[in-house]
Amino acid sequence: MVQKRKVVLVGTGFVGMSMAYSLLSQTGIDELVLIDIDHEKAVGEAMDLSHGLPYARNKMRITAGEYADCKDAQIVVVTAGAAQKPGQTRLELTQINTKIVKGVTEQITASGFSGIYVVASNPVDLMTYVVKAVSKADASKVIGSGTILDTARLRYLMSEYLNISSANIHAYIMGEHGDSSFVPWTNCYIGCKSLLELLDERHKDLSDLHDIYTQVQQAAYEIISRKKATYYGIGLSLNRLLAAILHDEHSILTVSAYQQGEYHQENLYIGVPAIISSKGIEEIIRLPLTDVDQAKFDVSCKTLKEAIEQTID
Ligand code: 6V0
Repeated sequence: MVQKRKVVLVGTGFVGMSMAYSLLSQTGIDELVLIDIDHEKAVGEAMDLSHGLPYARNKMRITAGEYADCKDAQIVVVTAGAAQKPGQTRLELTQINTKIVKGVTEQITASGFSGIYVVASNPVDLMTYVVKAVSKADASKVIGSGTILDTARLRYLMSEYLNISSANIHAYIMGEHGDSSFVPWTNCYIGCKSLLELLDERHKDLSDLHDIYTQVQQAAYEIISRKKATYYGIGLSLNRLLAAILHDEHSILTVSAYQQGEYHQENLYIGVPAIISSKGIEEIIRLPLTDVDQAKFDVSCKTLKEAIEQTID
């Protein structure tokens, strides 16, 4: 018998529903269950989304459900929690969202769920750590959205600047999904060509790209100050991550992954490139970081470890 491919979403706010909406054009899902502390909202969202199914590519069943629905799901996506207010950093959400994500994870785990957790609630590296600690699931099965959105923003802006398709831009944002992230520029490739060589040939300067990084780092603040929240970019990023899992793609995406010495750091979740398959995180890709970039990674880890010690452990 063919097993049903079921995804559960916990948190039917802007981020969760942007992902859910984009899943209608994604193949590989038979059933989507929506859970929220505000059950009536989940019911309304399920109704609204289902009404678009006749015109959607994927004919999944969409319902509002309970935590017991997680039992036979392949993936549970956690987007529950408070979002940044204008001017607020992601780290400032730690206390309130730790409480919410702990409670949510306890209920998912109690259902007997044995699939893959995908976490997007902020600060995402810390919330992914909380999900792993509470669920006691294998590190490979707990994935944070990490810097997948930041990397998309970077690739988009580089594509505009270089006038080359973002599909050919192999560049990553690494580190915290937050203010201490960085770009390892020496590891960026345009097609098979080193970015630094390409810039040299075009008589362009790396300092222009530093401005692009600043735009990426400030993107959430810029968007939130204008429209109060960011959700389409992360919705599509989560869709991309789910596709890699559901289709056993073995694609490289920058996710928040548990560190076990790959970049000389341990016992925390942080954004790094990793191979994603139906088993979750298959392998963290080790890039040869320069001393300067390793130092930036270490600073990012220090920021997260301090937050773990102060508010989580
Ligand atoms: P939102 O629109 O306020 O939605 C949050 C949802 O969570 C609401 O529907 C709440 O009812 C629900 N909720 C709250 N507490 C619980 C609970 N205990 N159990 C179940 N559901 C609950 O926020 P939005 O969707 O904009 O953001 C959600 C989270 O995603 C926030 O923490 C954001 O900061 C974070 N983001 C993460 C990004 C990333 O790149 N990882 C990007 C953007 C936002």
